[in-house]
Parts: sequence; C-alpha cells; structure tokens
Amino acid sequence: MDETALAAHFDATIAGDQRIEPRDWMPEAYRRTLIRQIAQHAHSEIIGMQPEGNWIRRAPSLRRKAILLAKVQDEAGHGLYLYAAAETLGVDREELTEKLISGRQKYSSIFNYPTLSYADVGVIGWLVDGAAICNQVPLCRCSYGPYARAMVRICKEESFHQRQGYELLLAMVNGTDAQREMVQESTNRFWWPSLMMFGPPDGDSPNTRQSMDWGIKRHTNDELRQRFVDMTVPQAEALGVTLPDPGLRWNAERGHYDFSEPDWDEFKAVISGSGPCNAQRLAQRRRAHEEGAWVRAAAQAYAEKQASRTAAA
Ligand code: BYC
Repeated sequence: MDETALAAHFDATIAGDQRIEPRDWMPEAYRRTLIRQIAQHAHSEIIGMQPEGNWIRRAPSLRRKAILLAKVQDEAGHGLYLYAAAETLGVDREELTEKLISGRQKYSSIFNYPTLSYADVGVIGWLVDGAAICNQVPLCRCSYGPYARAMVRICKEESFHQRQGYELLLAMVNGTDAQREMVQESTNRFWWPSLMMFGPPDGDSPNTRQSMDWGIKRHTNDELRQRFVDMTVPQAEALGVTLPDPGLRWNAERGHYDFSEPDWDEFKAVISGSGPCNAQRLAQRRRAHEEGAWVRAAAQAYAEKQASRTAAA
C-alpha cells in the first residue's frame, strides 16, 4: 500500500472506532502525541510514589502500612505497564527516563506538592486518585490498543486506591477533633491542585482538539474537571469536609456544580519547574536511577548469558 492508502486506512480505523496496533501505519504526529502522553503518564506514576512513600515508615499502624505499601507498589507497576506501552511506539524506556531526569519531559503537576500529614495519604487517595479515575476511565477506550489495554488494569487498581483513601478519611473524621482538623487542612491544600490535574482550560489546551479527533482523548479537560467536581461534592458532604471554594454551588439550570477558576498562574509555574517540590522530586528520581545502575547492569549481564547459552544449545 502506498502512503495515501495507508493514511486512508488509518483514518477509517479511527472513524470506525477500532484500535490502532503497534504494527499498523500511523501518522508521525499521532505517534509523537502518544509517546508524549504515555511517557508523561508513566513518569507521573513513578514520581507519584514519592509523596506517599514519604509516609510508609511513619504509618500509624501495621494495617495502614500494609495498605500504603501495596498502593505505592501498584504505582510502580502502573509505570511499568505504561513504559511498556510507550516502547511499542519505538522508544526506549532508558531514553524516556533520561528525558524525565533531565527535565525534558513532564509529569503530573500534582506530585510537586508536599505531603505534610498522614491525612494527606487519605486525601491523595480520595481526591488525586479520584481525579485520576475520572481522567483515565475514558482512556480505556483510547484508539491506541496497548495504551487502552494497560488502562483497563490501571483503572481497576486506581479504584482500590481511591477507596482506601476514602476509608482512611472516614476513620479519621469519626475520630478526634484533631483528626478532623487534619482532614480539613489536607483537603484545603489538595483541592485546587487536584482540579489542575485535568490540565489547562479548554481554551488554553493546545493538544485537546487533535487528540480528540484521533480518539486518544475522549473528553476535554474542562468536561472531566466538571465530572470530578460533581462526583466529589457529595463525597465531601458525606465526610463532613468543606471544599475550599466559596464559589461552589449547585446550578439547577446546568445540572452541575458551579465552581471557581483554579489559579492558572500557579499551574504554569508548577509545570515549568517552579512548584514547591519539583527540584526535590527530580533529585530523588535521579538518585534512585544512579543507585539502581548495578541492578540494570546485572540484569543485562544475565540476559546476555542466557542468550549465549540458548545460542550455544
Ligand atoms: N501536569 O494541551 P494540554 C496518578 C501539560 S498519575 C503537568 O491540555 P494534553 C497517580 C501537557 O502535557 C496521573 N503537565 O495537554 C499516580 C501539555 O504540555 P506538553 C497522571 C500538564 O496532553 C501516583 C500542556 O500542559 N495522569 O494518577 O492534551 C499516585 C498543555 O496541556 C498537566 C495522566 O498522565 C498536568 N496536570 O492533556 C496517585 C493521564 N496538564 O506535553 C495517582 C494521561 C497538562 O505539550 N494524560 N499538562 O509540553 C492526559 O490525560 C493528558 O495528557 C492531560 C493533558 C489531560 C494530563
């Protein structure tokens, strides 16, 4: 098939809501967009282990420690599925890691905020994983097969993450006044950054239109942000927590909650490297990469030994 026929086949596959697979022809810009998004997503999972990992050694009970360990390990797994999905597009995980630690590829803005109390573990599960679920469930229908399939399993695990957070918060709000205050204080800090996870407003989102035409994204940033707010307000009420937005109110005409604009200047600063924890997160990731060099060298030597044994046999 010549390039025009291949492009027509690609367009027909997208129009018919079928999947594009690694061996299929695809426009270079489609490949680049997927690599950008999947790599950023994988990096977010890996960097996302840090804020919560910060509390593993200080978990208040063995049960809480076991739950948190399981969750953070899941995030490492999500990173691996996603790097594997990116590799089907012809990039190498090592190359993506280099781009992350040299600051040339992004990861989610949310992980550049500090975790200051154990309530943050619950609030991250509730709000951050809640936002992640809203954003990621539609990605199970992404037009690129390996990404869509990775997302199915990730979403199942994210739903456990969200529930563990909510369950921890329920225990805390039914505890002492000090515990209730911790939950409120943490909610105040994480509410706005959680809304920013969905990306810039649609009018300032350079990638949404094309990504939707290609069936990579199924909803705009603002649509998903609204869905998240609508889902979260009743949960906040059930917890007895106030969301820190005086503009938040039910709009019967729209059938949705109205809410105020996040501080988009803060968002821009965080994604361009000036958030409260950007330097710390990248330094820790760089250190872990350097300290893991011997593991990669050992795995490589083992793979070479196995390959030469197989060849000799
Ligand atoms: N943070 O045109 P736009 C998790 C960038 S992990 C940083 O709207 P797009 C979890 C964007 O990349 C959750 N950067 O972009 C893990 C673009 O810059 P470039 C991670 C952001 O791609 C552990 C520019 O802004 N989830 O849940 O159409 C523990 C313009 O934006 C952000 C994913 O990665 C941001 N928040 O839409 C707990 C989901 N927002 O690349 C939980 C997959 C925007 O042109 N990704 N930017 O330089 C997506 O769905 C989309 O990439 C986004 C952005 C909705 C995030």
